[in-house]
Amino acid sequence: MKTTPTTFQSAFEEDVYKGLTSFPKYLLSKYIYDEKGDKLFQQIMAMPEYYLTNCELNILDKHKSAIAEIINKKGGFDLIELGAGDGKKTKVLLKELVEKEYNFNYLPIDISQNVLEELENSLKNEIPEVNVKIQQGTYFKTLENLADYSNRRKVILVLGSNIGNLLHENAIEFLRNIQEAMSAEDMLFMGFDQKKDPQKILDAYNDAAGITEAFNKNLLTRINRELDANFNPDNFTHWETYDPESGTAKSFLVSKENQKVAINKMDLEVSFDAWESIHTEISQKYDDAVVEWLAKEAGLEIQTSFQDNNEYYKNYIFRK
Ligand code: AVI
Repeated sequence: MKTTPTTFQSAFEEDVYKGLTSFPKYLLSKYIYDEKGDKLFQQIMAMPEYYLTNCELNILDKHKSAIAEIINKKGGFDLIELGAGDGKKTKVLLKELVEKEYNFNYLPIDISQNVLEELENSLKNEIPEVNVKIQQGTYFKTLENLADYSNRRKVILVLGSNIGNLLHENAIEFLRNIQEAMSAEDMLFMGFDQKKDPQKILDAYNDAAGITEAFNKNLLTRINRELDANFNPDNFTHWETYDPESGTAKSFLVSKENQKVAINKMDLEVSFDAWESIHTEISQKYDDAVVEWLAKEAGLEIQTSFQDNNEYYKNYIFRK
């Protein structure tokens, strides 16, 4: 029998070990996002089934003037975006803020330096009036050190329903970290995908072209590459469920057969029974009651909210 390694070379190694030796098996969705995973996520955001992006664009476009006025009510501010990505949606708001000649700086934060540099360059061409200061880092580190690079009133932006990839207890912790970094005059503007027709949700996470399947299976190819493993992604099926009661969409990779996979870097062999699952991601869907509860648990209050034309998605403004 193999014993648990006492030292792991990286957090990735340790998390993969824990997930694949647990019952039931799981892998953490944050590891989907390597270079290939980032590209696949860009493709997901452009798919017809993935309604979230267009809904949030619709909200920002339709309500940009009202949103800009609310966030500027107390004067100059730093607009701090956690997980800025390509900034496509944020640019709608940035243009409005520039047009209104408001006094603000834009501080996009992302885990990927590459993505940030592309965003900075595109802003130079598209909205040169914006004063941008990019910052590479994780959400957690950034929130801890926020005071180091922003000494003005803060408007914190978290778009894309990224909070939905966290279990409620972790979402509360994330919101509480933000709340602790906020002063009384600061604001949080955050997107939450809403409960809706279950079929619409299932389609968004199980597209006909198989892009979400490739995105999910990127976990296996990443383990193959980085941990010298021999997963055959074709031996797994991408499976999505949605529970309309809890509002939780769950992604799985299901083993199509009895199989053994070697993860050589850890000297680990993982056995799969036929139809055994690996849980890979949750994408939580919300309603007002749940968002209010999360906010209250984190010491935040909802000031107002905006929704898209289809009522699929909402952006909330929170105060402390
Ligand atoms: C980043 N996150 C909010 C996406 C979501 O909707 O849960 C990730 C994703 N997973 C599958 N498709 C998109």
